[in-house]
Amino acid sequence: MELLAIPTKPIEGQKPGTSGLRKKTSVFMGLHYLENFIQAIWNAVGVQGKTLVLGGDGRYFNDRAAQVILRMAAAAGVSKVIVGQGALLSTPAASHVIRSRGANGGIIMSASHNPGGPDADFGVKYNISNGGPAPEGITDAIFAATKSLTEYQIVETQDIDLSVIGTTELSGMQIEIIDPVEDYAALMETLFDFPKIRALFEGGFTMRFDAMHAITGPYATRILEDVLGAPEGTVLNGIPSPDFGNGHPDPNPIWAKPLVDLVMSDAAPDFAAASDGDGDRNMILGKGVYVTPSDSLAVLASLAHLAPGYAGGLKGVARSMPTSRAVDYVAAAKGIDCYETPTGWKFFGNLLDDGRATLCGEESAGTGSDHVREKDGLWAVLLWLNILAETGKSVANILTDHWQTYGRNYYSRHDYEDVDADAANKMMARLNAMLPDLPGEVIAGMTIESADEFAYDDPVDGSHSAHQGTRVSFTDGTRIVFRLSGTGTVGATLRVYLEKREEDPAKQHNDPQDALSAAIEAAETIAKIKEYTGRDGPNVRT
Ligand code: VG1
Ligand code: CO
Repeated sequence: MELLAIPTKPIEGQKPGTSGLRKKTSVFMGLHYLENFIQAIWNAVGVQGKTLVLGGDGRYFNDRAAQVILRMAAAAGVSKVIVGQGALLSTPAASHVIRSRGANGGIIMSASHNPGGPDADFGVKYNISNGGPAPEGITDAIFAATKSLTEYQIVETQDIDLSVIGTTELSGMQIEIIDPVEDYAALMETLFDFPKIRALFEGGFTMRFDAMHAITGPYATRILEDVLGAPEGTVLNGIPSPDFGNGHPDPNPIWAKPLVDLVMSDAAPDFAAASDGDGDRNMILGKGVYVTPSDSLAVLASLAHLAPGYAGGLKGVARSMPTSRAVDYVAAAKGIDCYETPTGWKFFGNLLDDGRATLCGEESAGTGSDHVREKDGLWAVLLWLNILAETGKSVANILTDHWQTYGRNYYSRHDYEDVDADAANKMMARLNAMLPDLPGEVIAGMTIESADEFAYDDPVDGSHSAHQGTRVSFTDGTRIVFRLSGTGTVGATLRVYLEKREEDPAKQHNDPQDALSAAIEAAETIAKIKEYTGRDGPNVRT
């Protein structure tokens, strides 16, 4: 075994985005690329003598990347790496393992909901000792380190066999290979009333969980079918594959359409859910209903106390700025704080650590709590199951009751994917320059109340994050947010977030797009989306 120092040069464009560094797989597989980024992480955070956790969502190149990272960890003097068997760990499970085993940090190999394969996407994310994504101070330091690289260090050796649980060693570094599901499943059992959920299934309650050929397959099969007694076949697409069955592992009505079609059909189960590539997102469905992620967060905030892990109530809640304000009404009714943060789970970490928030959520199908420091797809599904078991109500009834009590926030996100980056930047620049003049203007019959670019001051560490999305609010409670994605790998993705408040439960629209028609028109008038992007409309509406 030999320690090699390979001369290298700084590489441009390795700036971590909303959630780690995401690039085309071919870029990560390119000469020195993965190695450079890993060395930059080591240089920025210092890993000598530390314990790290390593795992990924099983996408193409996951296995090869794990071997490179292990050899580089050994070269950097890491004392121990805890690896999920087969180099697999869902994002929430990795977060839990970092926390429960007192590791100093971890590397998650995933591009989340982005497709996988040689022509698709790969990603690397560094998490810190609280189990959460590195905050901006650290991602900035990693980015700076990519610009001053002169060499990377790696041990030359055979591959480690990661298929067998146990302990091994690499050039003086200890490697512990663990069951990726066990610790996580045990944690879930401490939070939820498993006997009650088991009784629900025994009573004939039906469910489908679509793992979308991604990492939650083994987790869902073990917990739902083996432990909670749901019949075999409850979990669909439960075997992870490197290209996710040639699909997008994104749990929304577009990419998980077969599941949505099922719940809208006569064969609908009582409850259905799906999760994404790395297992941190969730989609919730009932017979004939799709629960928007923003509504799901509000419902969970209102009823979480029905699960044993949250019986003492919530300390506070937090949502990302573009997420609908449905949860704000629950927080106000309960008299707890509600925080508004920029997009990306890294901004929740301090609020959770400081005991200010118990539950957090994003409109992009992410919900989680202080049990880990990542959003957690299966956790959200289990909390819903616990609530359904406790109340005996259907998903549809829970939703209508919620709207009766708190009013309803119609919500939709329109995505314009892979648009020309230059055009998207110009569109945003024009919009942002106009903001001071917008208040008072009447557009699509609505009066603009305020317009600004969102900036966030972290109440715990005082850090400031600017340019976190442009928001335009109207006097009738309508709100439009414009934002460019930080997770795409080609061109730019424009996200337009649309929200309309309806207090009157009698005024219900079946299609949220109808309820939002004035907001949709106003978004176009204000931002000239068609003119800049050359698109007639969004290619994804969630
Ligand atoms: C998107 C979502 C954001 C989420 C991020 C990572 O970011 O909008 O809410 O935190 O993906 O999700 P962006 O910058 O493309 O809008 V994922 O499931 O890493 O797990
Ligand atoms: Co994800």
